[in-house]
Amino acid sequence: MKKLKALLFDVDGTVSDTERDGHRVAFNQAFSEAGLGWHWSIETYGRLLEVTGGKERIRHFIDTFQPAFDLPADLGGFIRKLHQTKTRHYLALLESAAIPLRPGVERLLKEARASGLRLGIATTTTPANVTTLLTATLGAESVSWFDVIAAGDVVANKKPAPDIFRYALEKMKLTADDCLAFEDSENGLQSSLGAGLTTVVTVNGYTLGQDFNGAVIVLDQLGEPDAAFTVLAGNASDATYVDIALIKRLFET
Ligand code: XBP
Ligand code: MG
Repeated sequence: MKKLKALLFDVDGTVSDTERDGHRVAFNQAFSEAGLGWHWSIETYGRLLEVTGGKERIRHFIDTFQPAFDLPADLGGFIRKLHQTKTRHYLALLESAAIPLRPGVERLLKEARASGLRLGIATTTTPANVTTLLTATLGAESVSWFDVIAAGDVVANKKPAPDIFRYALEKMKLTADDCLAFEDSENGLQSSLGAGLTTVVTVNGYTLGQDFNGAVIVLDQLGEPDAAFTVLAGNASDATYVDIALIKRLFET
């Protein structure tokens, strides 16, 4: 029998709107520092998001958008180094507190803890990006709120593969019947559904319009008591923001 014990959160696009004004900016700073003359516009980046993982995204960009690029002998090493530079710039952006949490996230994390639900993270991004985002927005102590921060290269296959959610469940010694996931993208939803998880989707500018078939509900945001969400698919009955009562109701349907 299903009993809710934990909430699993994606990070990029779900906990915080990090892609357009965070990751994208940091990639461009790294390209510029390496003297590459590449620039990912807001629109181009939207297309590149089809591929999850920063290193994988750079490789995909070279393959599809840079046919004339003189490939270095050690392409993997070149990408890893470029990505390390990107991570350095991204962490600096986070440390300058430039990227806030999305509406309702802080409130919901606190309500979940107060009601005895465990918390976990399942993300494609680099582990330091997660701990630095949490520290910059919620304080250093918030890192310990999460029983597992499953991130980046700990699994062989990134989202849309289910590996990272399965990894998080395994580390928490829980099954999909114990947890509810939060995602923002089609790739992320495929990953959580592949792991068998009931999933709430909160869309953002890049993911609005993607296919969220299979999500238990699709919202524009988690909402706050004084700032209602908009329901894009599914049924929130009379709720106007996501709280533990709504989560439990959705989980049990
Ligand atoms: C997030 C990503 C990540 C970030 C960049 O996907 O795709 O690649 O854009 O992070 P999701 P890194 O939200 O589905 O987990 O550069 O550290 O890989
Ligand atoms: Mg995401």
